[in-house]
Amino acid sequence: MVVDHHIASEFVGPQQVSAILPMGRGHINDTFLVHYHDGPDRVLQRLNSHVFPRPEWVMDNIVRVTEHLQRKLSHLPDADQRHLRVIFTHTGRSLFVDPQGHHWRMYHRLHPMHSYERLENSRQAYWVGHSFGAFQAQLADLSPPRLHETIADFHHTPRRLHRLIQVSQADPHRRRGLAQREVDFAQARQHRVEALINAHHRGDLPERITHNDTKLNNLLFDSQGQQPMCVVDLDTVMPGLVHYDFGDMIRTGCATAPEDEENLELVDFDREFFGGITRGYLEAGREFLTETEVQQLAFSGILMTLEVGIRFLTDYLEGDVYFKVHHPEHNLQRARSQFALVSRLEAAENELHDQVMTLWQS
Ligand code: GN1
Ligand code: MG
Repeated sequence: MVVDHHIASEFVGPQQVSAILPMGRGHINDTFLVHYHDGPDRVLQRLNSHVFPRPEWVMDNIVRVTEHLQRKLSHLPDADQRHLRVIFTHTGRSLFVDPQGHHWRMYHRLHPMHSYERLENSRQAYWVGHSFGAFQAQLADLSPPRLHETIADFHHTPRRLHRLIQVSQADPHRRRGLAQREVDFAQARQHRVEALINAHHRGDLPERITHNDTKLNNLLFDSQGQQPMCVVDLDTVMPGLVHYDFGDMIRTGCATAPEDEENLELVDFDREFFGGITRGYLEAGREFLTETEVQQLAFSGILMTLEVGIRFLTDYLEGDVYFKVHHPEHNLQRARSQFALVSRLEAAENELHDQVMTLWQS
């Protein structure tokens, strides 16, 4: 996709654009690096308005959250490398809408940093848990009003499953044949998908501000890959349960194979990394977490992996309208890999739960 240089010029700052190049690996938005003749590089993104029907809500949240983080982190060295910084348009807006109706935003570019697709050791795992735990802690005192829900029911797993069943019955692209086994796998877990939502409705699990997309590569480490620096991808920061973040860290931080691994025998999780993430997370969250929340952490790894598998599978059946895919069966392959990981985590559930509780009590 070729981006018109005029779009970058809508934002305050250097105006002599020399090139706009694609960057990033996200499944949702389109990200570009803007080079200027007369200033430092910046990051330009086109929001996916199919995924985010209210882009202005996304940016309202992000502006409030990043300004809050700025206040919280200003005492640290390299403070401006530890949170995203929004650049506004000449008219003072956080979004520019082009004549085609596409929504664009701009960030300062961070120094070169390292992100992992797979962790290498449990020290890194510790920092992943600690960083997303600290992120939740830093946002715990964000002043009202409540953040917008940028995607309704984003982690409402029962509704995600319900939708999968509906789509598989309608089978609009005649793809169910290949996916029946996976649909059955998800449906067989109907009794488990409501656990967290029900506990929340009973008043046992509090609403908090959560990141909601704590994929491993949404945490940037310094250029040597040692020290955690910055949590990115704030589009889904909104009210949620802590489990949404912890569970997705387990899904992506402990996995021994990529999210779309084709060879299911390679799909497993690393127990040491599980321990590292948990230790880091509990350390950062100790002041605000309740025991009832901690009791559900091990389960959340299963639930969030199941949920994203359900989402990939639904998207496969719907004809790949949500996630970017690289080949026609990509979403099915992703769902299979996620469900294989669910099975592995389920088989170890009691052991993982004991590990969490031991770390919590120590
Ligand atoms: C998407 O944008 P990205 O790639 O960080 C998705 C997450 C999924 C993830 C699966 C807004 O995240 O929910 O867990 O893909 N983001 C949205 O890889 O749907
Ligand atoms: Mg994202």
